[in-house]
This record gives sequence, C-alpha cells and structure tokens, in this order.
Amino acid sequence: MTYRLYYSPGACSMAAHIALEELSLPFVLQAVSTARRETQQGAYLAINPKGRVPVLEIPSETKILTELPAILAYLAKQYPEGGLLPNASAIEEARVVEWLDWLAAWVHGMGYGCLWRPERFCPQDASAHEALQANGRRIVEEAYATIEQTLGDGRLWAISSGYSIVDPYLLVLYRWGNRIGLPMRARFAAWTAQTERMLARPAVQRVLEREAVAIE
Ligand SMILES: N[C@@H](CCC(=O)N[C@@H](CS)C(=O)NCC(=O)O)C(=O)O
Repeated sequence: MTYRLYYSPGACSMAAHIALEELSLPFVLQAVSTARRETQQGAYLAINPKGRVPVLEIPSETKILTELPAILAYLAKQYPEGGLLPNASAIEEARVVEWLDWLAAWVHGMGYGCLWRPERFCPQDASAHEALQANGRRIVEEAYATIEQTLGDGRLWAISSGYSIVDPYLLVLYRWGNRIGLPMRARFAAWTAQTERMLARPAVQRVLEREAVAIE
C-alpha cells in the first residue's frame, strides 16, 4: 500500500512528510507549489476543494485525508509500533491534541494567516492588511515565547514522555520564525536545542534534503 502526499517544500506539509519517513512507510510525493498558488488552481481544487496542502491519499480509503493534525494523528495511530504517540495514556494523548490544535488553529491559522495572507481576513479592504499583518506578527511572537517557556522545563521533546507527531510541526514553525526575521537561535534557546535534536534524526535529514530546505 503506497501513500501519496501532496506537499509544498517547507510548508506545514513537511511535518506529514517527516512522519511518513519516520515510520518508514511506502509513499510518493506530489509537489503543489504554494508560492506559485498551485493550491488554488482547478486541477488541485478537484483533489482538495479546500485548496491547501497537506493532503494524504490513503489507498484503502475512497476519500483523501486533509488537515495536518488529522493526518499526523492517523499515521501515529495506524502504526503504533512507530512510537509517534510515545505514551498512549489518555492525558498524554490529550497533550498531543492540545499542542496540535493550538499550533494549527492559533499559531498557523491566525498568526501566520494574518501575517502572510491578510486578504483572507479582510478581502474587501486592502487598507486593513497592514494592521492585520502586525497583529499576525504579535500573535506569532507571543506564541513563540509560550513554546520556548514550555520547552524550557528540561523536557527533550514537545511532550515530556518522548518524541511525537508534535515535534515535526514545531520544526516547520521554527523555520518559519527564521523566515520572518525572528532571531530564533538568540531568542529561543530551548526550542533551538529541540531543533538540533530534530536535525540529528536521519528521517528529518532525508526530508530536508528531499524538500531542499534548510534550517538556519
Ligand atoms: N488547516 C490546514 C492548513 C493548511 C495550510 O494552510 N497549508 C498551507 C501551506 S502551510 C497552504 O496550503 N496554503 C496554500 C494557500 O493558502 O493557497 C491544515 O492544518 O492542514
């Protein structure tokens, strides 16, 4: 059974790519450039009417799976031997959901949404976009301080019990922080240490090389 992942290099889809690689699953990649807005073109909208990556095609399913947290949760649950949900207790699973929900809805959807796509929030008035972008940056910076504080309690990974599907998402967001000019290394020591641990993982190295993206 071969999965198909629709992705754009360095986009949030990179977290799903890392999960597939960590689990050593058979998959093929289908590039859809967000920079060239290919996600909004008819051919892709016929696959995912939401116009977003990632999309996971699961051969045994008739419908595609969308939404990064759902894709990550599916992979971790389907292949428990891969250890991407390190502790199956109810509270630890809830911690994973707590992280993913906040990262996807608030940090990514609201923070980066306002910053990179202000027209989504106020399509009728371009004069509001600058204020929306400033708000997006504020949301991101506040959230990044929270991430740093959480990681700073001595844990090695996002979840105290071990490496999980949250950590690849944090790597994507770490890279985006550099992209928007935040001094990630200087300001976020604990998150940088967690990122270094990510970069030591062979699966992560393979994904970064394949997507041709670097983490500064
Ligand atoms: N809620 C979605 C958001 C996905 C999303 O925003 N993906 C971005 C790339 S990081 C995208 O496809 N953007 C294309 C566009 O805005 O046209 C998820 O978690 O999967």
